[in-house]
Amino acid sequence: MVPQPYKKALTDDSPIQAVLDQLQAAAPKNFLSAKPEHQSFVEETGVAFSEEPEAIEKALLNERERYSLALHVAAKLAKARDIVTKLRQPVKLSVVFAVYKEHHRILKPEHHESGEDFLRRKVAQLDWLASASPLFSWELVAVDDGCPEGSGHLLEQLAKDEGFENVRVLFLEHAIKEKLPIAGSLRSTDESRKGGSIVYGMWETCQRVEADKEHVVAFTDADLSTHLGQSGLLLDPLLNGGKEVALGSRRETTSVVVKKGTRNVRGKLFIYLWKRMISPALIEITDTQCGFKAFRAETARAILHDLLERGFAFDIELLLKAEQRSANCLARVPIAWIDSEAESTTTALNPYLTMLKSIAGMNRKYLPSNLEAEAFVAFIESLDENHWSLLVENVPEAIAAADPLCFGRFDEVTPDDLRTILKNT
Ligand SMILES: Nc1nc2c(ncn2[C@@H]2O[C@H](COP(=O)(O)OP(=O)(O)O)[C@@H](O)[C@H]2O)c(=O)[nH]1
Ligand SMILES: [Mg+2]
Repeated sequence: MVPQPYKKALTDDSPIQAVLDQLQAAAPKNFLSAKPEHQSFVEETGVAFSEEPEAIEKALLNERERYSLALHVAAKLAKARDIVTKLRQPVKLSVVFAVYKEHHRILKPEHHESGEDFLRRKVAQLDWLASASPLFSWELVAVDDGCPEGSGHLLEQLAKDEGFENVRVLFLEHAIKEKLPIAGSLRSTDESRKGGSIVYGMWETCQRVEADKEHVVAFTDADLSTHLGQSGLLLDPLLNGGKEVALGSRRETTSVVVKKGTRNVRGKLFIYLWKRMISPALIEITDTQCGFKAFRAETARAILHDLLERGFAFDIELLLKAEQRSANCLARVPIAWIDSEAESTTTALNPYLTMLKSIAGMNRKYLPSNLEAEAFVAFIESLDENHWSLLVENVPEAIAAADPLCFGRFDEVTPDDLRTILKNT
């Protein structure tokens, strides 16, 4: 609960910092997305902050360390809410997410140690955002691409039990059986990973566009890493900034991120390498893998065909296609992201080399010939998983110490340097 006096102080003339200090005392100390009482706190504070969201975010970021994570998350929510409050036309947001082995995270925390109760929580998050404007409507679309634990059916049952009318579940198997165009050359759900689910969900959603509304199609992850109230932040550049795709980003100066260090260095190596294969395409983009993006439905419909990728590199293919269709159409949006480490499939699968190999294929399909990029493509194609592990354990200092925001242009580590590391370890 945000105590009343703080709410009132925010609307009085008290200096923002004094109010923030008071709120700091009331904020949860170890903020956890999966705790319902913490979610209530950030949502209520988000409403209180939405009186003057910009000034509050600035005050918080000026002294980042002084304020708890919950207040930083609340500031993002406040900005997002303000955008929805100011909508001038009806907007429908469809949020697609993939469910693969989500049978634990779907449970309540009291029923399983990895439980996040993510479906009820996502519904509550979107309801919270929708309470800001009658012009805003939403739906959640979960996609199961053959989960061996039956995640899709679990979700369907829960949505039914709870009476969630704007939650749908799709099964990729149906798209393959019916030979829907989005299934492309897929013969079985075994050939699909996250991308297969997301692109099917987005495509299916685009078939249902309602003419009297602006329609935006977003995707997120099943877990609670991103509070979906932040969808308002993604809508802003699409509705008010002339952009077509909004990318939640964890690598901007005003992003708020809780992520373990090892994933960070591996992430830097990954970014450095994909950049080398496709630069100058996507030159302004650093965080392609953030599972929180939104597309104008029109744009999504135009690019969701003839796709190469059904794995974890699908974001890059969609962004490449969107950018090739319309230059400068991508907007980076700093968001709050709190990693859900438990049950992470990308940690278990370690799909980074597979993704880099897919991106090598994208270089061939979408980009003009370029010798520097081709040297990296050849290097990536020569690697096996052992090589990749060695590289991850020995990331060159020039990459590990750098800020990936400069990887668009920084290219000092060559394929030969990387080969030398492999030879010497
Ligand atoms: N369809 C499908 N979805 C997957 C697969 N692996 C992960 N996902 C989904 O991708 C999203 C992100 O996965 P997560 O385990 O949170 O990975 P992390 O955030 O990178 O650690 C979640 O919605 C998962 O259900 C897969 O093999 N197939
Ligand atoms: Mg996750």
